[in-house]
Amino acid sequence: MPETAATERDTRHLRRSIELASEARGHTSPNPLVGAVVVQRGRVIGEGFHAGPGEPHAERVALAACGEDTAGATMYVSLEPCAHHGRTAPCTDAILEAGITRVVVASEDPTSKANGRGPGILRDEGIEVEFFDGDVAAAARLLNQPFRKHARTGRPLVVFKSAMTLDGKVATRTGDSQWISGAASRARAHRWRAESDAVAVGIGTALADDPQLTARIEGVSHQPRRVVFDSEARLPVASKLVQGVSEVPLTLVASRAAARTSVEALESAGVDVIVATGENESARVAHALDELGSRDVQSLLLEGGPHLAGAFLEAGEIDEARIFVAPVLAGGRDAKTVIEGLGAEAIAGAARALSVETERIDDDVLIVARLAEW
Ligand code: AOF
Ligand code: ZN
Repeated sequence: MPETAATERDTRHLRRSIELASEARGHTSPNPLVGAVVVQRGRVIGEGFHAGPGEPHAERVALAACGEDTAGATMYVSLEPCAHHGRTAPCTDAILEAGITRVVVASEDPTSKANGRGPGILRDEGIEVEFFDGDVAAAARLLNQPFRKHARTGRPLVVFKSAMTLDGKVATRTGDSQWISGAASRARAHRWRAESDAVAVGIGTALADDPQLTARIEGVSHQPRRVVFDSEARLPVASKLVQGVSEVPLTLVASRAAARTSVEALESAGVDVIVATGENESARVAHALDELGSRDVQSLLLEGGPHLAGAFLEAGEIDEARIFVAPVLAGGRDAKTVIEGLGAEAIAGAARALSVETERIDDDVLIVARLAEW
C-alpha cells in the first residue's frame, strides 16, 4: 500500500489506539488490551480504552466520550470489535447504533468467539471495515502476546527472566547470587511480576531462598499467582510461599512421584496442586502450562532456576527472554549458568530470537529477546 496522506492519517490514529490500550497494561487479563479513537471529519472526537474484566470495551468507552454527533464518523480500534455477549454487550451493536460508517482495525482477535465475526457483521450492515498490516499491526499484536498465545494454544505466554554476570553465571560456585543486578533492575523485575498473571520457580530456588514471589513495589494493585515446580512435593508447609496462600494463590506442580501425604498436607494448607503427567520433565512442563491456561493464566514470568529453565526450553515453551547482564565476572567452572538441561546440539538448531531490544539500566544491560510471535 503506498503511503498516501490518508493512510498516514489512519496509521497515526491506529498508533494512538495502541497507546491508549497500553494504559491498562497489567490490569485487563484475561481480557486483551484494547484502545479506540473516534474521528469525525479529520478531528478526534472521542478516545477510550478497556480498563479490565467486566468494564466496558474500548469501543463503547470511546463512543461514550464523544461530545458530538458520531454519525458518519470513523472508528480506529487496536483489536477487531467483538460481536458476542460476554460480561458486556457486543461492540458491533454500539458501533451500528452510533452510525459509524468506517472501522479501521489494527489486529484480529484470535479467540474462537471472535475470529472475524464482528467485522463480518459490520460489513453486512454496510460499514467499511479495513484491517491494517505492517508495523502498526505488529505493534498491536505485540501488545497482546499473552492473550493471543492463550487464545491459540490454551497455554500462557512464558517470559523467562534472569540476571547474569558478564560471564553468564547466575550465582558463584558457592551459590551466592545477591545481588548480581542493580537495584533499578530488580525493581523492574518486580514491576514485571505485577504485570504477570503468574510467577514460577523451581523447588531448588524455593528451598534455597524461601521467597514470597510477590511484587514489592509501590502502586501495585495486583499480585501474580505463585507457581512452584516441585515434582516430589517437597515444599514445606512452613515456607513463606505456603504461609502466604490466603493472600496470594499458590499452585504447586507435582508429578506422580510425589508422596500422597505431602500433596494432601499442601492441599489442606490451601495450595492448588497440579499433578503433571508425561514421560519426561518437558512433557510435564507442557501439561502444567495447559492446566495453568485452564485457570485463565495467560502470562507466566519464569524466574528460574537454571534446571527448570532448561525443562521449559526443551519443551519449546520460552516465548521471550529478559536477561539483565551485570558488569561482574564471577568465573568458576561449577558456578551455575542461566539455562541447564541437555541443551542444543548445534547452534543451527538452538533457539534464536526473532527480535531483540536492549536497554541500559544503571550499570546493567537488559536484553529482551522474543523467540515466538503469536
Ligand atoms: C472488543 N473490545 O475492548 C475488548 C474485547 O467478557 P467481555 O464481554 O468483556 O468479553 C471479553 C472478550 O471480548 C475477550 O475475550 C476478547 O475476545 C474481547 N475483548 N473486544 O471488541 C474490547 N476488551
Ligand atoms: Zn467488544
